[in-house]
Amino acid sequence: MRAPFALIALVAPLALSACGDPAPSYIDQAWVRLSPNKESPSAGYFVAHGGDAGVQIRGVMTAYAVRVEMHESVMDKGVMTMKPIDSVDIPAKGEVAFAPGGKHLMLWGINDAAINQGKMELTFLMSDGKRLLVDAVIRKPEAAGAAANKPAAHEGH
Ligand SMILES: [Cu+2]
Repeated sequence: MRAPFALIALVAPLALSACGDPAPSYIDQAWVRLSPNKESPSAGYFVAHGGDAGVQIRGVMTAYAVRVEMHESVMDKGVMTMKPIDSVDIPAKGEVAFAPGGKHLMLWGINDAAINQGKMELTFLMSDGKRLLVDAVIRKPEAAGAAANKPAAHEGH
């Protein structure tokens, strides 16, 4: 019989940013609702969080789709349409959600490798020169329907 192995808990201090560095902007909750047919674009959503300084998203790129655009759904004479947007302001300490029914990404030609692995990396080009890399979960249409069962979720994009 061996002596009980003494477990040494390495309790690393939590990296709470109490230091003097300014809080950075970041993006999370990224996901893509895969279009049910390959000819039409898929929609992407995320939440952008402003740090201590305001910043703009100037563009979104990915190696896993043919094209990505930022769009905004707008009501025009009672009809919901959408238009491309070039940049989005993320206020300091504020939050901007790309969500169903509002701002969204349109992604054309998402490649099969990304679909099979269930996620794709998006690169956000920020006005402060930073590039934020975020993994977006790819949800198949039926799974997206279930996942969109949250408050303020709408059909369509
Ligand atoms: Cu759109």
